[in-house]
Amino acid sequence: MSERTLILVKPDGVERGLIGQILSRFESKGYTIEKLKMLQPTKELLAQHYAEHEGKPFYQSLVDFMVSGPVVAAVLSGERVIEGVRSMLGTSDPTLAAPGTIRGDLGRDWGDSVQKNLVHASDSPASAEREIALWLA
Ligand code: FUP
Repeated sequence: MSERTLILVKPDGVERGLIGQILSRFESKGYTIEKLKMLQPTKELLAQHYAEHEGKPFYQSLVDFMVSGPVVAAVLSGERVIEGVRSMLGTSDPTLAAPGTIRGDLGRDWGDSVQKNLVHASDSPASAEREIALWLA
C-alpha cells in the first residue's frame, strides 16, 4: 500500500545548492513528489516539528540552525517510502553515513556537530502524517 512521508532539505542543503540533486535522487528512486514548497520556517513551527527533542542538550542549537535560512519541504509517496527514504539518507552523522547515501555522498562534518546533515525525513507513519500537517497541509 502506498504511503507518504515528509522530507525537508535543511538550510545547509539549500545554501550549498543541493536542492536539485537531493530531489533528483528521490525521483530517480521512483518516488512521487506530491507537494513541494520552499519556505523560511519560524521558531514556532520548528518547536512543533522537534517537540520530541525539547529539553535535550542539542535542542536549542538544532532550532537555531534550522531557522537560519530557507528550507524545502516535500511530500513524497510510494510503497514503503518512509523506510526507503530513511535508508537513502544514511545515518544522522554525515561523517559515518555510508557512501551511496545522500548524507554519505554529499555531507561531512563542518566542525559544528552533526546538525548540518542536509535532509530530514519522517521516521514512522504517525510522524509522517503529523509532519505533513505541520509543513504542507
Ligand atoms: P534523524 O532522524 O537522523 O533526522 O535524527 P534525529 O531525529 O534523531 O535528530 C534530529 C536532528 O537533531 C538531527 F538531524 C541532528 C540533530 N541531533 C544533534 O544535533 N545531536 C544529537 O545528539 C542528535 C541529533
